[in-house]
This record gives sequence, C-alpha cells and structure tokens, in this order.
Amino acid sequence: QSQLHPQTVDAIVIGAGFGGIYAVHKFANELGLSVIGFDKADGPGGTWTWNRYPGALSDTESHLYRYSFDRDLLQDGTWKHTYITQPEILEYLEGVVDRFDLRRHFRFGAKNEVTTAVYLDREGLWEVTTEAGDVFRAKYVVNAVGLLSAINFPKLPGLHTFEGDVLHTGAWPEGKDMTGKRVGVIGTGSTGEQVVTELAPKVEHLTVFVRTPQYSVPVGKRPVTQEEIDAIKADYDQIWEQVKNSAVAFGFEESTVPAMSVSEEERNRVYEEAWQKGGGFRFMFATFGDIATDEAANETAAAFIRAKVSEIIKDPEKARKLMPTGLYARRPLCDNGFYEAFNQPNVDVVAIKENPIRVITESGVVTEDDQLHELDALIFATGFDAVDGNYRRMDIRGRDGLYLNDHWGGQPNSYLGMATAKFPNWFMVLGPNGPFTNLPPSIETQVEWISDAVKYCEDNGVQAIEPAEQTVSDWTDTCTEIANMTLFTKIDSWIFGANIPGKKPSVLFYLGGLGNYRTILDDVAKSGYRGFELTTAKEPVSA
Ligand code: FAD
Ligand code: NA7
Repeated sequence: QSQLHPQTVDAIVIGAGFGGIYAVHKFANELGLSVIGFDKADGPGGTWTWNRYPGALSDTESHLYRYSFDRDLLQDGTWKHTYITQPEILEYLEGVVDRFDLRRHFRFGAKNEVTTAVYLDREGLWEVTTEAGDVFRAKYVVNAVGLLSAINFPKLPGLHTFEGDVLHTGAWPEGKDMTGKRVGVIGTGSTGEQVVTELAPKVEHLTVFVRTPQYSVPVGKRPVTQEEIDAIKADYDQIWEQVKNSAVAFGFEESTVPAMSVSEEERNRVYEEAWQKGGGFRFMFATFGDIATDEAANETAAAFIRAKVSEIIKDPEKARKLMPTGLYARRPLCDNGFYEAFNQPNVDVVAIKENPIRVITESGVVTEDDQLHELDALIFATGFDAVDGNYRRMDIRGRDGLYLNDHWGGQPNSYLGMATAKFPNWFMVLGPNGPFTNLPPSIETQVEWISDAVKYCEDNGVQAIEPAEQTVSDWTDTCTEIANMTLFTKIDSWIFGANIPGKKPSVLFYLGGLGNYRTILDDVAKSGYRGFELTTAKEPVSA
C-alpha cells in the first residue's frame, strides 16, 4: 500500500478474539460488506492465543464459554470437562474461523498491529495505519481489542539483570515448559492461582509472591459424560434464553434472598453447597442476593471462605500469609486446588506487603529480610491494564483531530459500552461501561447490535452515526450510580482500573446485568437510535 492510494473497504475490525471473529463474520458473510481484520497476534483466538501459560482455564462452564448464534455450531460442539482449557478454547475459535471462512479477511502478526486510526472529516472515512506503515481506509471501524489484553508488566528494580526466564502469563511463549525448574510467581489473581496450581507438582521449587490475598472458591472442574452433553444440547434454546436474560450470564439463577434473612446454619449450608458445586460467580451471586451489595452479608461469605482457607492450608504461617481480609468484592475467583498446592513442601509463599521485594539480581529475587530467592524463571501473573488499556496504546483521533486519550481523560466514557461522542462510525466491543458478565453472550449482544446499526445506516443512507455528548455523560452517570450501590467500588482492583500505578480509578462497567442491558439496547435500536446523532448526506439529524 502507499500513503497516496490507501485501500478502501467498508469496515475495519481490530482484534481476532471472540469479538473480532464474530464481527468479521457478521459484516462479511451477513451484511456482504468488504472487511479487513487486523490482529497483532500470529493467528485468531485473542485472549486464548496469548494466554498459553500452564493451567490456563476458563472459569465459565464449557457449554457457555462459546458462541450461541449458530445452532449447528452449538450442536457440533463438544467438551470433556465442566470447564474448557486454553488449548481447547483456541481450537474452538480456530474452528469457527475456518467454518465461516473468515481467515481470508484477516491480517495477522506484529506488523499488523494497528497504531493509528484517524477520522477524515471531509471524506467521512477512517484512515488506519499499521505497525508496518500500511494505510487503509474504511467507513466503519470496529474495535474488538479486548478488555483483558494490554498486559501490566511492573517495572521491578534490577529485573533487567536477571539471567533466568522472565515471563508474563498474558504473552506466554508457546510450549515454554517449567518442569524441574525453580520458579517464582508474582501475583495471585485468577491467573496467578491457575499457574501456581498447575506448576506446583511439576517444578523443583515454587516461590509465590503474594501482595493482596484474595477470596477463592473451588471451580468444580470434573469430567462430563456424553449424556450430560446431550441433555444440555437438547435444552440449549432455554439455556441461552435464561443466560441472556440473567445478570451475570453464567447459567444459574441469581439469588434474591438476603443473606441475613436466614439462620447461620442455613447460610452455611447454602455456602457449603455452592463450595461443593464450584464456580466463583455462582458462590457470590447464586447463594444470596446481597453479597455484592451489603457489608454484613458480604462478611458472612468472606468468613466462610476464610474458615476453609485455615482448614485447607496445614502450615499456619503459610495460611496466615494467604488469608484474605476485608471485603469479598473483586471479580470472584475460583481455583482448581490453589490453597491445597501450599501443602506441598516445594511451595513457599512470600507476603510482599510485610516483606517487600527489594531488588532482582542475576540469580533471583531479594526481599527486605535479606533473603535471596534463587530462581530459574520469574513469572509475572500481574494482570492487565483493563478495558481502556489497548485503546490508549493506539493514536485514535475523532472529529477535528480530537485525541481519544484527551477525550477520555481520567474517565473513559461511552454510550452502551460501544460508541462515544465525536467518534463517528467507530464502535467498541467490550468498551468502557459495557456489561460485567460471562463475556461471550455480552460480546455477541454487542456485535449483533453494532451490525444492526451498520445495516440501518447502509439501508437509510446514513453517513455517520455517533452518540450525542449528553447521552454519553448520562450513561456514565448511570454506570456510576449502579456501581456505587455495590461493594466493588470499595476495593481496589482492575474492575475500576485501580491496579495500574498512575491510572486514575474510574467506573469501567455497567453493573446492571445483561438482561437489563439487552432491554436497553433493543429499545434504542427500535426507536431509530435515540441518543445518537445520525448524519444523512452530510446534514446532521437528531434521532
Ligand atoms: P480478546 O480475546 O482479548 O482479543 C483482542 C485481540 O485484539 C487480541 O488478540 C489482540 O492482539 C488484538 N489487538 C489489540 N489491540 C490491537 C491493535 N492495536 N492492533 C491489532 N490487534 C490488536 N471471560 C469470561 O467470560 N470467562 C472466563 O472464564 C474468562 N477467563 C479468562 C482468563 C484469562 C486468563 C483472561 C486473560 C481473560 C479471561 N476472560 C474470561 C476474558 C476474555 O478476555 C473474554 O472472555 C474474551 O476472550 C474477550 O474476547 P475479545 O475478542 O473481546 O478480546
Ligand atoms: P489480576 O486479577 O489483576 O491480578 C494481578 C495480581 O498481580 C494481583 O495479585 C496483584 O496484587 C499482583 N500484582 C500486580 N502488580 C504487582 C506488583 N507490582 N507487585 C506485586 N504484585 C503485583 O490479574 P489476573 O491476570 O490474575 O486476572 C485478570 C482477569 O483476567 C481475571 O479476573 C480473569 O477474568 C482473567 P494486588 O491484588 O494488586 O495487590
């Protein structure tokens, strides 16, 4: 391509995870538009091509961590356990790409990272540039860049001197094996728990650096029988109907029973049942209706988990270092034997709030107590610059050259998690202030809505669609109001962007549930896109 004659297509899709794959399918195969998809990864899969670390597992049940849009695809799908592993999810997504003949629309690899996207006011087109310097133009841009995708790699003193392997779970080299090594893991979120549990029996020695211990319950991974799979397939219509009308979309009914409305004995019976069944979201949302909103209710769940931690971890000193305190109000974690792993003699824990990492040397990590933890590999399970991270890493300019980072400032905004003012024909999948759920059903909901909006524009001669500023600010207020009704705002975590040094915590999700969200989306579309400004033949028209 040359700067003078950029290739022009109808739509550009950035990202080839669940979101980008489906967006390209909708645009190319259903709307018949010309589309180019870009991903800086070497192939499709998004999260599941990057996170190849040992133990990577979905914590959404297998039958719900997939697309629902195609009946045959659903009926042809299969799984071996109640949860699917990273290689299985990657194989599934690659299969979807091949099944719908989507690979020909995508350009993969580091040189296809999108670095800039600039709206050309006069042409009414987006101009997109890749890392290689190739330039493309399109009427529409769909960003499916992932909400847990831009990795957080803390700069620890002396890290560059370390002679062993330095790895981040979110950019794990294919096949990198840790067997027989002395390994350190920094971070004990969802990812850290998985990698620790998987590596504990395989490595010579494991040192786990824990900063904030978290509440975790068993995931409940077990083999499934063909009969169970057949029963789910026979019932899939109702299952998806329930999922899409529920709040967190994990396939269970959310409880409406207040925790304090029952006796302590009954509460513990309910918690024990959920503990045995497994699942983090189930434990938080299916047991009682107010764990995420009421402090007293929350403490009953937290106390139950703390008692389990004391019971499972035999060494009282290790148990103390891993004991969660305070509110149970982050993304609810579940694990496949995390606490049990610390009963192995080769697994140690360092509590870095009381004994911080001082420096990293060529042979390992030195803590404030002067101890050198000798390591062959240091794994960062330190998470992501969530939600807006990947947007801010690009140079994106809307109307009149407005820079997205300036437009967003400290509070990334959107209408419905999918579009923002002054960025016409520019859509986001899982953008700021979208739903907080099991994600594939939310991704599908958004891609379908975006695709319908684009069809509406094409059918009605609309040149540009973008939300009004007031609509965007009202949506931010709605999301803030709902978030403030929960306990999630009282705890620092990636859900509010509070895990990144220097990043201002802000509201990043619509916590009103998928069912309500879908109702709002339907209503907006049926009203002819109320709250959006539609420009027809260059004349602004308010819908
Ligand atoms: P992603 O899969 O993140 O794909 C985004 C793609 O965009 C990436 O491939 C990236 O390379 C590409 N990209 C970004 N910026 C650019 C650019 N500038 N140029 C070119 N390409 C770019 N969700 C659940 O619901 N349940 C789970 O159990 C669950 N488990 C998870 C476990 C892990 C370890 C992680 C990290 C996430 C998990 N998630 C889970 C969230 C998961 O990210 C989503 O479920 C889903 O995979 C997101 O799909 P996506 O297409 O929106 O984004
Ligand atoms: P998380 O949940 O953000 O967890 C990151 C972990 O790394 C957490 O324990 C952090 O401790 C720790 N961390 C982060 N930075 C540092 C530094 N500088 N030093 C020491 N420890 C640090 O990320 P995950 O990848 O586990 O999970 C993210 C989501 O992806 C997850 O919810 C799934 O949906 C998939 P902290 O708690 O901040 O004290």
